[in-house]
Amino acid sequence: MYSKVEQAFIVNFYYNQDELYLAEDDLKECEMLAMTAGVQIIMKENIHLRNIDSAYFITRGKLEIIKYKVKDHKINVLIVNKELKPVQVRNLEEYLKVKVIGRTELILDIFAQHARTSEAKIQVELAQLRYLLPRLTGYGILLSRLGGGIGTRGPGETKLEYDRRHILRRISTLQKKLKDIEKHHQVISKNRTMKVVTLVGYTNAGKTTLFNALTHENLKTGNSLFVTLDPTIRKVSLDNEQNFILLSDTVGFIKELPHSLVASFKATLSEVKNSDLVLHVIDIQDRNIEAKIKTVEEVIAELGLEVRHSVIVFNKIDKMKDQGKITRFTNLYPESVFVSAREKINIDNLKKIILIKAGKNNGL
Ligand SMILES: Nc1nc2c(ncn2[C@@H]2O[C@H](COP(=O)(O)OP(=O)(O)OP(=O)(O)O)[C@@H](O)[C@H]2O)c(=O)[nH]1
Ligand SMILES: [Mg+2]
Repeated sequence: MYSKVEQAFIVNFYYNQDELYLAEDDLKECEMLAMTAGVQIIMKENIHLRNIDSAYFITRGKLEIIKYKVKDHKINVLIVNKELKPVQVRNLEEYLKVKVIGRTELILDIFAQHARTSEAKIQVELAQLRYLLPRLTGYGILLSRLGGGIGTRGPGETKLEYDRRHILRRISTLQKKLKDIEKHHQVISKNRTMKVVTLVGYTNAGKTTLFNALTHENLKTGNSLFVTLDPTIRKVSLDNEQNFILLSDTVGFIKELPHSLVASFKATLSEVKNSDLVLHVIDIQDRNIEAKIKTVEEVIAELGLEVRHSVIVFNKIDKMKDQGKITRFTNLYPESVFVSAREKINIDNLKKIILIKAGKNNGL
């Protein structure tokens, strides 16, 4: 029904003129998500909506314009950077005659493509199926979904099943597997005497790069979203003495992280549930840092991670031309540290702060 390469039109919406600059960031983020998912972006647009149409989400006049553009530019997938109701997806697909993908489905698709370990695969498949189940009757151009591409991919090379009974059976099998994994992680964390330091933060903030700088590891990093899915834990000495800590890298967070994913990821994150110190990594170049901090704090709460102590780590200061921003953030967040994980600036100072905040350790 459509060619192999998915040619996408990305749309984001804003409701008030003064929200436009935030909407621009949201559109950029969605573009990054779409690129990570592997589609070809043909067009992107921020559209002003006065109200939301309950049947189509997009109001008639705007929809008409989108329809022309879809036709003119041979678009075969419309990516909507909002959470759509199943009925809205069906109506949009019927009207536009192309596949329509909402933000949640896009994120789930990336997770499905990036899942490598068996644990991650279980978590992601479970999240996808939980998302899919209430929507089974919602899809319009079902045929296009059976054809492949975003919204049909499961972890690995598998394709999502759309049969209700099969899905229910599979969910229960996966839930059981996840319970076992969780138990296993809990046993490990109970028998641990070392302090646990966990890196958290918005996706692409530089957590893994910082993890590598602190541990001399070489974990995969990259300028795309959700490069890391599985938590990695390493024993490291930060002062060249016998004071070992356990440092953990984790999955990145994002605004409106699908709830089904959050629920799934609780299992592997249970190992870092009781961290002695959380390092909240932030890309200092981001325009809307306060909103991102809030997002990360919300996801931490949703995951039930206990935060005993936390330190904000502003990363990528090598890119920072505006010294004023650093001064401003030092005043706003007095307990913060400024580093460049890639250029290894101020890493030794961060190590000292980690040791003080986590509390020096005794034992292995
Ligand atoms: N200029 C600059 N770039 C950096 C720095 N730290 C990380 N980066 C870049 O930022 C991008 C994201 O880095 P990662 O370490 O993969 O980020 P992450 O937070 O682990 O991201 P996810 O695992 O995808 O959530 C990569 O292209 C890094 O090279 C830094 O200090 N300065
Ligand atoms: Mg990472």
